[in-house]
Amino acid sequence: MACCNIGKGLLLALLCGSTLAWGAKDKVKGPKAYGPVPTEQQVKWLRMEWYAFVHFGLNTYTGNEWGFGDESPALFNPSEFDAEEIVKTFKAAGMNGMIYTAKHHDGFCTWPTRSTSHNITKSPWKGGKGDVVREFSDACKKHDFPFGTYLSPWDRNCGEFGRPGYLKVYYKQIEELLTKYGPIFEIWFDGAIGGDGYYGGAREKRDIGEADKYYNYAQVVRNIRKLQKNCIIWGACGRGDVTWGGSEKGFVKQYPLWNVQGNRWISLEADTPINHRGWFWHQNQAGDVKKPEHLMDVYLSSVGRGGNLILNVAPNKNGRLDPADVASLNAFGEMRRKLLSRDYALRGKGKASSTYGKSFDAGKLTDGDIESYWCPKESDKSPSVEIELTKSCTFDVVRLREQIRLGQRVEAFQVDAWVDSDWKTIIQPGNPNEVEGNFDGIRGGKGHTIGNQVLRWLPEPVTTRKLRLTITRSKATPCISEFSLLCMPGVVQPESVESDAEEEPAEKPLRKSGWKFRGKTSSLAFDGKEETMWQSDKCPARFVVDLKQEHEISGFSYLPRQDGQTEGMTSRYRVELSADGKKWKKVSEGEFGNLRANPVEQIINFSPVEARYFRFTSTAALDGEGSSAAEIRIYGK
Ligand code: FUL
Repeated sequence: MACCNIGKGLLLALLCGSTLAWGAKDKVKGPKAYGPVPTEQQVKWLRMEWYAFVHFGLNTYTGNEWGFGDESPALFNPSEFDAEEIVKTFKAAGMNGMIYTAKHHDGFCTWPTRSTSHNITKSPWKGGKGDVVREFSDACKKHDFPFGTYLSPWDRNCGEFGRPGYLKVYYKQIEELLTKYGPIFEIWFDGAIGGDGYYGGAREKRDIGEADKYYNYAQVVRNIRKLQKNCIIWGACGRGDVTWGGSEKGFVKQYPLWNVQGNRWISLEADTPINHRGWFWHQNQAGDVKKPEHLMDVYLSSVGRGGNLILNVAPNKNGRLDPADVASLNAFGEMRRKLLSRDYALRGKGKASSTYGKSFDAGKLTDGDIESYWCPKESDKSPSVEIELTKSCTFDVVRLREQIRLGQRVEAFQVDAWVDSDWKTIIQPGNPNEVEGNFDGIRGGKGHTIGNQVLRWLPEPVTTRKLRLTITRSKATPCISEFSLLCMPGVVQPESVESDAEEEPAEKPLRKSGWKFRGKTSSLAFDGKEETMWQSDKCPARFVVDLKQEHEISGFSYLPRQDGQTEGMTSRYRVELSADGKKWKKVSEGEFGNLRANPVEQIINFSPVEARYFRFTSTAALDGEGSSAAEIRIYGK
């Protein structure tokens, strides 16, 4: 244990309260903090590692990812919602909290707010007396599980949105959520900030200009600190404590990762839905859940790069979690538990090239105490530690942690293992120009930054009794709190589950046979290849498919272009059907939401219609003049 003759509370107070750390035994001062340091809440938050996101509201019932704002509250009626059951599921999987979408962009408030009448009191659920925020927050309290909330700044229902009048509504909502439901560990202000919407019937496009100015986030942040000083603020135009990881795929956009923005400590949170279909539950989604081994990749490229992970698991129309989602969540949870269950470096003996003083000796790396740390002498320009394990062991994951209370310092590190009477480099030091993005470097990646923690999965297992850690580049004297050796478990297969009996029966995509396509390149939207697409140089633009025989058509799916570009992504559509190719019946019209951040397949269902011809019109598209679709599937019998 670090500084065993002083209490941990005192040590903590010393470490976080001042810029100096003291070793109690030999009274040697630790190094001064370097650069921005995290607040106590940010430290606590980073140690949560991962928690659940819960998207649940009117979109659950309409199948939209972004509601327009004119949806009827009458749709919200989850017959089997049991907040406690959901919280227990998350906790059992090893998650460390949950964040619920109290209001999404459609403006529907799932608590009885006084700020707008577009709220849950207008829903039939519990006779208009329901309060989802209350039920989740109570269940969390009961199970000692941190509760957080998401409040969309963009409100497509409110007639005053974009004008000063909306701010009163929005501020009231923040105040209610932060004063009526007990401690909120994190409040999320989404970055989607405006566009078209219902806006009290105006049905127009609204532009709020500079979001930071419009919402006055400087003041919002001050108010939140007054209401709940321990609440982590996500977003708020960079004024919060945490920012977006940069993708909705679950990885933080790049490693090396620095928790620094200007002169402030800002941590990164990677977000992703457990299901490939999007943030809200969608009918027939069961087959599209991410596999546990993919979730491990997500974990390694978020938490393992020094950020946190928020993983969305969305309740269905009944208010229950989808059994297939839960099965995958549990299987990944089990893999994570196994990974972290044993640290083979624990109680290893460390011999350092130098130490700042006894209280910062190399033994601190392997004492299992996240607060104590090894620190070399400032004059030591290539500090290293040899660690002798209690016995020879086999591992394939190395975890390192910095004492972040003193700031983030390490730029690159190297790890060698003593194998066959020689040092063998098992983690090469990174070069700041070699940036890992996406899911790169999950296996065999280099040693760049450390921060709260870095997890490096080796290309193959290593068996040894002796290792050497070298800090090859650091902005200031490194302060390393942990060196751990872990073992990646085999894939845990999800339990096979019955799909939820209440779900409507799955329709299948129609099989293409002899179909004729009218419209240049439109056949490319039906060729089963994500990399090719229907493209038109204008918008609106449309094409027709002749299915050669009548079918009972009940829906379609749209996959936006997958090449990383957004130009011409169809964002609003109209679908019409016809028996003869002359007389058309409009069966669906609407929006494909959230394409920029999460360009996944979206499925649209409608009441079945007998038809032979399918007409798709792109009525609005993102960026540029054109229209496109990578893949379209037609559902029916
Ligand atoms: C995005 C939103 O637009 C999505 O709908 C979702 O809520 C995601 C977590 O954040 O910005």
